[in-house]
Amino acid sequence: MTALFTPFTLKDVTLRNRIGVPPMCQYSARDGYVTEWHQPHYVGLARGGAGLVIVEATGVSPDGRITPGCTGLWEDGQIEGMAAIAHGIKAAGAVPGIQLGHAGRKASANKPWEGDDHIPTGEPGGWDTISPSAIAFGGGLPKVPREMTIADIERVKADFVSAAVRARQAGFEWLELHFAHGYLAQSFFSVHANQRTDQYGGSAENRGRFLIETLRAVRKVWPENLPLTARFGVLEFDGRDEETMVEAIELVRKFKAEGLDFLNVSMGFSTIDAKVPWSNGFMAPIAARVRTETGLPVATAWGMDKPEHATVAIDQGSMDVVMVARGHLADPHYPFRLARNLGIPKSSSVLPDQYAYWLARYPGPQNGEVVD
Ligand code: 8CM
Repeated sequence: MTALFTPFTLKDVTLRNRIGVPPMCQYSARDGYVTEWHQPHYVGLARGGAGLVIVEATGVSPDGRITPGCTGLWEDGQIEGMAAIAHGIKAAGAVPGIQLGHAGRKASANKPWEGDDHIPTGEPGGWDTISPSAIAFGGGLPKVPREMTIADIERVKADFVSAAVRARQAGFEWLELHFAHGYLAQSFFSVHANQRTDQYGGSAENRGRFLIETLRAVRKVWPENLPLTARFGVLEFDGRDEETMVEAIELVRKFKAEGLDFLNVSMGFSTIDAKVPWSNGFMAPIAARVRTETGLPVATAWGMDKPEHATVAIDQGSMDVVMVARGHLADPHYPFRLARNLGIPKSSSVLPDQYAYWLARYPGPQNGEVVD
């Protein structure tokens, strides 16, 4: 029997199973405030049976949002809407998590379905971006960011701390720092984005300094008994992956020493020329290596929704939690359906009785036929 549907305990938090919903932007906020879209969306996912639901990349400052439609926690007024989400997720039996981030040079973009490209500064939703060095990402994100001063670095770290305090006030129990995907923190670590000559650039130790200092500052305000986690890109698929992974794993060991409890393993997305070998479960061996070499519990996403990937990843000890993103949007009851297909006894226990009763009697579409 697979251990996918067994509980996972980290600090004082227990996930009812090892399936998590990783952060996925909804592009539906107004001025960083959640709208009528968010609470039903996240609570619906939690009702579907996942053990952990992580709310989307939430900006620690207005200029840190990926798009003008992204959520924020830079002011106290934003706490109330987030609290309703955290409360609803928890009431549905999942652990409420949130990702906090600063998008750096990739900020101020249009929604993906409206181009995914930079909005010119001066137009609504367009603002100047910041990054460790004045190097544009390129392609549809051509804005040249302003190189951050030491005062900028101190301000962004303080913004992470304030947002973490607000996340806790809102009731979140699992905090994920966004250190991945070419956003600000990943840009400090990446040689593609960071060409600084001060203590924040150059050696791997220097390129990791912003991430370490941010983590250390947040750890001081995030409760010791609750998981503090990060999503971090440990390679770029840029042809120098072994070198990057050795540096990244060394940095993750330092994260652990600073009090990080768990890593959501991902990739860097720092260069437009990356050759990502997309296929189901392709990040699983990379996550497993990080787990073995650092001793930290890990998860990864990216095509983990196939039963053979999800169960094997847990049962072979590649990872501790499987993150299923798009599979959850396609079917918010993904954990239930998977449990039932795998013949897990009492699989209805991953769903509220109101849904389990009906879904147990519904075979699902057969051979593409729509059942109404
Ligand atoms: C949104 C867009 C693109 C990404 C993202 C998100 C949200 C969370 C995350 O990554 O971790 O790469």
